[in-house]
Amino acid sequence: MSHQGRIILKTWPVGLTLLATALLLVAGIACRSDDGATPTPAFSLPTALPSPEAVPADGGSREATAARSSDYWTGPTDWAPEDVSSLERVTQELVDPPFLPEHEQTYDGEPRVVEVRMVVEEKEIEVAPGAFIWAFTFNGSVPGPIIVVHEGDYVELTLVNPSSSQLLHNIDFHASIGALGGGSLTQVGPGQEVVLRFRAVKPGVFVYHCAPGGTMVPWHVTHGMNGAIMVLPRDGLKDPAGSPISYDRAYYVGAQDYYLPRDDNGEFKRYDNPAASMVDDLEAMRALIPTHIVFNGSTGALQGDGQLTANVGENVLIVHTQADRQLYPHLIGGHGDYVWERGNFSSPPAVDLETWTIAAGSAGASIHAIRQPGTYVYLAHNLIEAFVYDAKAILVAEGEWNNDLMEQVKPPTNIQ
Ligand SMILES: [Cu+2]
Repeated sequence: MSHQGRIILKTWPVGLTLLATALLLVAGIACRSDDGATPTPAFSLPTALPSPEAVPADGGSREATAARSSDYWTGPTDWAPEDVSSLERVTQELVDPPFLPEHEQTYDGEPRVVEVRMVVEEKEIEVAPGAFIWAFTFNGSVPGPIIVVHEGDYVELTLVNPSSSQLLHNIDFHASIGALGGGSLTQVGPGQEVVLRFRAVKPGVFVYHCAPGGTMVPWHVTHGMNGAIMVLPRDGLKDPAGSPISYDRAYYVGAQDYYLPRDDNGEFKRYDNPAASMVDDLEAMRALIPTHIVFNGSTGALQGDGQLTANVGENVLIVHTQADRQLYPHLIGGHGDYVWERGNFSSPPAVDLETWTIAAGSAGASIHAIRQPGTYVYLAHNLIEAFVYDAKAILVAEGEWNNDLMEQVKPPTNIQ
């Protein structure tokens, strides 16, 4: 299935201005890739959703979550160091959003060292017709690819900043502990690479993003330099009663806000190279009003050829990230049957939500039981963001219509 907004690759500009170079050095700005392989999610899937009786009446309320969270925490409270040299090493092939790399939903073996490779790519993309930005990307996509591991695994990232880059980049994993999320250990200038290993001790979905320091942090993040990692509990996802939940397919949606400078005529400006827009961008960002809010990099990326698909009877997991501002997802025509609003899998999910929140700088996860065929819209339910800005995705499900759940008893006719 094809997806992703069309991304325009530009060759590296030969003539950098001295001013831009100086700005980069002073600001300590830090961040290519081959467009990804064909992503084919392969899951082995056990059961459907548990019966409604298995869900307590208080569902996933905040109080219930607080009261029961200790019952659901099955992992160790502290992590004994492993002899990393003796652990199995696996290479995870990252794929382009909205897909997830091949993974198991549960894993009961020894911790593994999961090797991933990300190559920075500074590339000009068209975020909406006629609106261009030099995106700063991990592996060429906005958002960056999602990594999937299990609780207790080690993530070993090789971060490559090719010499064709103009800027300094790094990575801050919200899933990690220490050194500014790894940010202070991963600063790589053009032509450098670095290897960082951290242990994924917190189950959940988390954002990662570039964080080169100061105003360069929001500048890089609002140029697309953010992504996600999913740390699955070793025994898989659970409903509020502790029963296993599995998913039949999974998608990864990254909301992105852009702040594009305009010229005197109100037209979006276009720049010659990645650093050239910095001064104008910082001014445009100051008003806190995005010029674009989109899902997966550009308008329409998850619509038309990029739309999400499912079948009636399946459970669809959606991992949703927003690295810079809050957002309120809603599935038109369905519900969040299970929602980890803050992405923390060690807490029971909320159940049967109509709309929920993705906090700024966080990832959330939701499972949707698809019970009717047709078109669903997964959107930001600030409807201005959804329909004026285009912060939305289309999910099309196939299967048999259930008249018991909904039936058009009488089609529109003239009033009798
Ligand atoms: Cu960066």
